[in-house]
Amino acid sequence: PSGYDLWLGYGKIENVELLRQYEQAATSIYFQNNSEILEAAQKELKRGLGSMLDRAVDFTDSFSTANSMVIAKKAGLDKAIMKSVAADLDRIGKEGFVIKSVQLKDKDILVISANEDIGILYGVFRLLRFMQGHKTLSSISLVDAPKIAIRMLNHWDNLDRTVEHGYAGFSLWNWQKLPEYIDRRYIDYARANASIGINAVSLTNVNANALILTPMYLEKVRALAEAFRPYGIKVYLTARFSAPIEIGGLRSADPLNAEVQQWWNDKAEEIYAQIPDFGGFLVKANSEGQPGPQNYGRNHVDGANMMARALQPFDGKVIWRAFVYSEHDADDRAKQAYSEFVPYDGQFMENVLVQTKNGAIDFQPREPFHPMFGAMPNTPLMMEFQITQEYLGFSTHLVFLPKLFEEVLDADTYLKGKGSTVAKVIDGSLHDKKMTGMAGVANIGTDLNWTGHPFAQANWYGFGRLAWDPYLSSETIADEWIRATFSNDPKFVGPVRKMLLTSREAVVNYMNPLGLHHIFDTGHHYGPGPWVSELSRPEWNPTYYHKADEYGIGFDRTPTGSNATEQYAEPLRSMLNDPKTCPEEYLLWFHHLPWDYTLRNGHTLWDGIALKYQEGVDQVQDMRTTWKNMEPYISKAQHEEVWMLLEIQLKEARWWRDACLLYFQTYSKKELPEGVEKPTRTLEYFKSLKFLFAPGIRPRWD
Ligand code: BDP
Repeated sequence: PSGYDLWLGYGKIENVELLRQYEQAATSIYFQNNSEILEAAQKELKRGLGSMLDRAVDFTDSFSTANSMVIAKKAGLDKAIMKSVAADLDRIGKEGFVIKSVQLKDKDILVISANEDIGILYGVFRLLRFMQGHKTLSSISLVDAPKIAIRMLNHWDNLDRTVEHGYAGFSLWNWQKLPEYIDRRYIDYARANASIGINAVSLTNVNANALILTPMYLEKVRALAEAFRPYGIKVYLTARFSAPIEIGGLRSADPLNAEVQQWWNDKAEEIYAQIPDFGGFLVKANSEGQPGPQNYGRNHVDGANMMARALQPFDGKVIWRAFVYSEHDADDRAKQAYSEFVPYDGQFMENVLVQTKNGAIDFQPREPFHPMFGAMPNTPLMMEFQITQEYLGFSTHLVFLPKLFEEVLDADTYLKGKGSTVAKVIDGSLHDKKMTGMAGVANIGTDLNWTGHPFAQANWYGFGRLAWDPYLSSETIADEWIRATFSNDPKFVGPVRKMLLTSREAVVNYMNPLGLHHIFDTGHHYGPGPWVSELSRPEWNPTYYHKADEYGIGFDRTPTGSNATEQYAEPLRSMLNDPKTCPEEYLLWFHHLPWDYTLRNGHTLWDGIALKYQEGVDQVQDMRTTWKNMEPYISKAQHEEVWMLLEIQLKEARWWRDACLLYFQTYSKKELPEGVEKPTRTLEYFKSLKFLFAPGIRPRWD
């Protein structure tokens, strides 16, 4: 197996009893199929069942009591069946589904029903996954609906097919061959997304190129939209704010200029003529050099609302990113997005969502949740997670991100008292919002296995599951994914699940323990660079974030420092302000503490940091041991592939430990504690490493 099948490999069922049960359910399948979405659902069921049962599966389009399985929308259900599912159908909305074993004339019939076609598609995928988990069908009863409306992948794909921070080959979108040539990958990509409920994709990099909005490209976008439509997926594009100048021949992109407004109105009309269900625009404005309304003395509201007005007649959305920070107000980058956006609460048009990264800095291995979550009750805030591992060892490190996502979603903002979790902000329940969304920056490319690391598929999978239901546990997700992807053997599932669940803490330990952050080498973020201090903008330098000196280490964000903690609600704020109550995993995020500060386990801070780095390396060693023992359960090729990657991960974990400890030691002037391996190279050696061609970013020659 190459990994191309993702979690949709539908392995043959070997267990005789289970096989008999599934066979029974598949003897006569009534499938009401009269749309392209239902067609896709039927094809998937045929494929999935066919492969698991190892025989051709057929359908009937006439209902009879002889049916073993009935798949139909509410409107097409037999009265007797309808009775048993009516109450469920009433509470699952447009996208939900019911899967239920219903007794009819002393016979069990497996029913999949929904209010709309898309619910049937999601239901079919769920049933197949249920079977992939080798679960018993008797008395099955699954009623489920997504808790978030826009469940989206953000591709950072450039038109030349390079992918910003993409570590899995080139962009899937073959612009040269589109619109005529529909690569099989587009369909398999859409299937994978639909199987986990993803219903929106933004095709292009947030560092946008205006050309995507020209007729030549829109025709290609249309072809992709058509390929994705049967899977319930809407296409979005990134809109470069200066597009009216670059491709429209105007002299300005001022959002208050009538000609500029007209240009966007016309552009929207042109797009919708081609793609009637076009999702809308994703916009990065006045951030890291991207143009925006501030170039004209206007603000985010002016910019977002101008585009929102253009899209509104077509029910399109503007997803406006809040990832902003400026060099002119650099006392603490962590505070800037909140300061810039919160005052605009309530001023954005109804079809605008503000997309906010999970943390206030930038996709670090661990960050406290972004204080904007919950702080804009009158604005739909959309979550932005990063699935691609920009700061987590690229796709060579095995890191199970649902653990990170879960930690953020479960975090308590306390904004409406205890239990005001980020998940409740995102799913709209805290402030009664209908328009809700979660985006993940994709880790997908042309690699045979889509994501570079076979285990990085779990991050795509897990993101989708959490966008559907932000209350799912990472443990459940790991379990589902392992069973669907590899094996149901308990001797495999147990240890591998444990390995996944500890992998995230391992990477935090060997890269950024105790709240350290942004100490990565410049630009590409490959490997450690805590010594980097001479970049033109202060807040680009790792030294700005760790602030190591003779006295100690860490960023003081309490009232004696930048006072960023002020952006969090009580009692959280006071808890963070005191190093004694601040969770230790965020200690150096919020505090600058002396090297001999005593940690809760009795170690000094210096020893504690060193031991954490070592623990991270040890955890990777343990992952290798676990994996070694898994050899009997999967193919040799599958085993070998992950084994080689773990070798790289171990080497790089040591690199992180040694480079960071040697560097911080120049300030702490203390010996490494017992139990920490001696570095094998000098600090000078680590500093001399340069990676001009690190993947994911265009080479920098300066
Ligand atoms: C940073 C990346 C940069 C992205 C930016 C963003 O290094 O490539 O363009 O985030 O999210 O993490 O806009």
